[in-house]
Amino acid sequence: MSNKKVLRIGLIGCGFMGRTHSNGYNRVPNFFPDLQYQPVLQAVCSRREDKVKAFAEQWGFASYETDWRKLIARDDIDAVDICTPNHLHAEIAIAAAAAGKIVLTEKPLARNLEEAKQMVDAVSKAGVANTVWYNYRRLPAVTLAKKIVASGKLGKIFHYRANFLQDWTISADVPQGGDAAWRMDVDVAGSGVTGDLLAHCIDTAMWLNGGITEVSAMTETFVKQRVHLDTGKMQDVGIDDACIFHCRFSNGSLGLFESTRYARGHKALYTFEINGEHASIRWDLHDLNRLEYFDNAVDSDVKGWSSIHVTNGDHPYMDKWWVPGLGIGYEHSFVHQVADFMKSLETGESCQPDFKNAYETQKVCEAVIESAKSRSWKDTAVEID
Ligand code: SOE
Repeated sequence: MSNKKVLRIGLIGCGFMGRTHSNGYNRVPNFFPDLQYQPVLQAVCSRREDKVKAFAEQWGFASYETDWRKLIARDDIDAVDICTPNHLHAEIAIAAAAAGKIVLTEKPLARNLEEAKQMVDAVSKAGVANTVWYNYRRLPAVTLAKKIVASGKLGKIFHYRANFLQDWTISADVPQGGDAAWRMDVDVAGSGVTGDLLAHCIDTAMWLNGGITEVSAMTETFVKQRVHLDTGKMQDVGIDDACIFHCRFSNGSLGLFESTRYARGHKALYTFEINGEHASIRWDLHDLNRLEYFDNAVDSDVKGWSSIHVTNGDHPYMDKWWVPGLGIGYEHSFVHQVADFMKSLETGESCQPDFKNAYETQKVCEAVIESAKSRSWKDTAVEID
């Protein structure tokens, strides 16, 4: 018999993120056998019974609910994991924290800063463990970038540059609203690419390079009206289809960020590059096991960008997987997030980014939207430890 402590998960929402999280919970016991805590898929919740029942069977949940309030009220649930569209994050998280549950939330933390603040207050008042799934931090090459920057090898940092490019909303026939297109509906999503894609870039950037002090942004909504699936009518589009901003970090470096769903040819091109006094690094989600590194101290005849295949046993997380040279994928970032969360319950340390930390990302997102609206610079004064 196992002497593991169990963490009984109640997952709400069974879309794309419901699947990535469920896969993470299922993989962890096999690949992280030393953890004291083991997740147990106790219940999953979604409004449509046929859908949630099939999901529960497919992913191995012991039971299901069709009302999230019922799930939260159950005393056989220790942790509530929120994978719903953004407009429900705050309401569910606040109710879950008040019921004494551990709370995990998909990114972005909330639709806006006001909701995010209420969520931070709720978990802090309840004293419950909490985290936000900014999963890209936990890809081995990105974690290695963090180690390299923290080691000081780059020296003084001058530039941080990031892109997150997609092309799936170019057609004016793409609708807004409903279950299928909630990311296009500002009332549900809160914002467009800023909260959906740039939030990832901002989270990684502040983790790697520290806080952002001021931003200046421009946004565009290329298709002004789309059919709304809830009403069947053409309605104004309130989200930002594209957003470009530049900023200053508290370490004095300059940042440049671009995100769009109108970059024909790009499905999920997330890249970042950091230029320091002694060295630069760059990373590309399309080649996620690789980190490129330029070290100016190398002899000039062999100096150039080197390509680190981040698959060795001494690379972050890689001792848990296969053998050197064999890569892992997108889904593993979620497995790592589950493992790190389980570990945090063991150590009592907060699993970053927790709500408080993700609030800082929300602050930058809000400042970006405000800056674009007012066509002016906005102070963010975000300080990340
Ligand atoms: C949107 O297409 C999306 O799925 C985001 O919602 C995710 O957060 C991002 O990781 C990939 O793109």
